[in-house]
Amino acid sequence: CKNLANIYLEIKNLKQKKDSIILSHNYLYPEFHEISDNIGDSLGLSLFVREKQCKRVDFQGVYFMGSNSKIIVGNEKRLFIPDKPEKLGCSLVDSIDISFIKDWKEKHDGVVISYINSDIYTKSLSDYICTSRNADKVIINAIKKFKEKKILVLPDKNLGRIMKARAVDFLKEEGINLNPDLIEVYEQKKAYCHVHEKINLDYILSMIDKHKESDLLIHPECSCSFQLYEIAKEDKELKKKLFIVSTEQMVSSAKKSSAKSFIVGTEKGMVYRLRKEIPEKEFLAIDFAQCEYMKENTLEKLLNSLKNDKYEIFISDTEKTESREDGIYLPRKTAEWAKVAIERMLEIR
Ligand code: CIZ
Ligand code: SF4
Repeated sequence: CKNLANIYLEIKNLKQKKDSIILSHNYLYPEFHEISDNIGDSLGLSLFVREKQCKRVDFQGVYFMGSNSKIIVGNEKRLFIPDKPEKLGCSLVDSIDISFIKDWKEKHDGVVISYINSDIYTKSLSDYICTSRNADKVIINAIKKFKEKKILVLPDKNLGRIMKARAVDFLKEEGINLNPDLIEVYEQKKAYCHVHEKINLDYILSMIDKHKESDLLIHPECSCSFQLYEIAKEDKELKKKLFIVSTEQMVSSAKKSSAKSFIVGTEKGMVYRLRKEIPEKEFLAIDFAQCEYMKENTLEKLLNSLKNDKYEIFISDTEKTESREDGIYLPRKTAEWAKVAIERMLEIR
C-alpha cells in the first residue's frame, strides 16, 4: 500500500541521514524484517550492536532489550526505543522481587545467573547474564568456576528448571555427579512469561497428536518444556522430534531436521522469520501465543522516533532510573555493574 511504501522510504532516508542501525527482535511484525539491519534474539542483537559502527541505534523490541544494548554501547552511540518503557514491558521483568533476590544471594553467598529478561538492578547484582540460547553454557561455566557454591537461577522458573536438569545430565555424561541441590531456581509467584506459560503440556500433546508428521520446536520458557524434556528420556518417538531451543536455535534446528513441517512453540511472530529463511518447509504458529508488548512496535512509531529523537536511553549520574520527557536515564554505577555480568556472558562461546 502507498502509505506503507512512504513510511518505508521515510525511515530509510532518516536512517541514512542520522547514521542509524535498526535492530529488531525475532517476535516483531513481518515488516520489520524488511527494514532492519539485523533481526535476531537478544544474544544476536547484543553481539551485533557491540561490533557495528554507527552514530545511533534504533532498537525495536522490548525495553529490557533496549536498555541491555545501551549498557553495552555506553555513551559511544545514541540509543532509541520507539515508545515509553512501560509500553514495552515484559512479564518476566515484572515478576522480579529485588529484595527477595538480595536476601537469597546473601543467605547462600550464591552465584546469581539472571536471564537477560530482567531489569538493570537485577543485572547489576548478578554474576552472569544468560539468554535462552547460551543458558546451558553459562550455567556449566559457573558450576565449574565456582565449584561448591550455590547457583541461583532467575527469574524464569521454566527456563531455570530445564537449565538445572540439563546441567545435571550434561555433567553426569562427563562423569561428574553434581548434587542437584547446588542449583536453586527462583520459584516466586508469576516467575514466568505469561505468553509461554499458556503453552502447556495438554495443548502441546494435542498438537503433536494432530500433526504427527511435524517436529516440535519448543521454547524453554514454555510451561511444558521441563515435562517434555523428562518424558522424552523414556519416549524415543518424542525424543526424535523434540527441540527445546531458543528462537535463533529454532532456525538452525529446522534447517538441520529432515522434517517438512514444524510446530512452533513460542511467540507466534517467530514463524515469519522461519518461513522467510526456510520457505520450503511448513511452520505452524500457536495462534494465542502473542506478546502484546512486542506488538507495541510499529513502523509508525519507529518513524516518529527517528523524526523526533524519542525515546532515548541515557546513562547518567542520576541516583535511580528516571523517566523524563526527553528519555530514560539509567544510573551509571548500576549500568557499569550490569555491564560486567553482560560482558561475562558475551565472552562465553
Ligand atoms: O533471547 C531472546 O531474544 C528471547 C527473549 C527469546 C529467544 O529465545 O530468543
Ligand atoms: Fe517478555 Fe514473554 Fe513478551 Fe518475551 S514474550 S517479551 S518473555 S512477556
